[in-house]
Amino acid sequence: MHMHDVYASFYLFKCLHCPGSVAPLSRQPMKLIIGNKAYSSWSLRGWLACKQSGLPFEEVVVPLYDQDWDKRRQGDEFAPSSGKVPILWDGEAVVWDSLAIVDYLNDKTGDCKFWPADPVARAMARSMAAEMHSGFAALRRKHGMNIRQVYPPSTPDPDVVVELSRIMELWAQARARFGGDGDFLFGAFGAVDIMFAPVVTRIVTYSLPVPRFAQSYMLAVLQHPFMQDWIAAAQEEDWVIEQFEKPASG
Ligand SMILES: N[C@@H](CCC(=O)N[C@@H](CS)C(=O)NCC(=O)O)C(=O)O
Repeated sequence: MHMHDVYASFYLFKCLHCPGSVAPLSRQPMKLIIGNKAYSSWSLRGWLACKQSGLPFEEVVVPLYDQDWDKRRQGDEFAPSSGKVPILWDGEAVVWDSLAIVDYLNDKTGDCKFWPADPVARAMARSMAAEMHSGFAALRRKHGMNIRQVYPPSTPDPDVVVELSRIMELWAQARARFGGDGDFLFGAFGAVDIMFAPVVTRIVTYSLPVPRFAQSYMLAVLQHPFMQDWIAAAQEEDWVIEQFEKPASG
């Protein structure tokens, strides 16, 4: 065996599900910096993406908004994102922003674990992920993620009702057109489920009203092993951020 073959087998990662794919594997495992598992919805997305990649990664959880937060977020590791989490470090590459992390890991793992293969399904999946990333501001602002709480039902604000109904429309269309035999929006668990996972937990936390089909989908998300791990870790966390411990904020 030649020297370059040794290096090739060391550096290259073959995805078992995509035999043709080869992605570079760094010497060091990737490092994902995230915030509180109880509250940080963007961190949940970045973390689910890392789990879904199947690649090894080191996880560093930092408490958001504690007394050292301002100093910590000015550190070198936070510089690329200007002090926001999640941030993924992979050797010299750094990726911040949850959707960019999904796409980076998709590229690194041979384009087969995140997005549906069918171009029509993929077009819808990409649009849904982008709409989640840039939209639903009222739901996100008024019903912050809080994995540890379940509040009694209350009437959501009209802007939240409009956003929820749009989300239900998207979920219903994805399930009907592309769900097939799978439990998730496009059949198998993927990027769009990752992007909507914190919406699922918000609906549970604030007992928001959703139709029956959505409850089945939400159950599948909540029972996914990655979600079970995250929820268990959130329950174990000692950190409490008082401003996020309110039933709903207008
Ligand atoms: N668009 C970013 C949002 C990242 C973000 O806003 N993260 C929040 C935590 S969920 C954060 O780091 N907040 C801390 C701060 O702004 O000081 C993404 O998709 O990752």
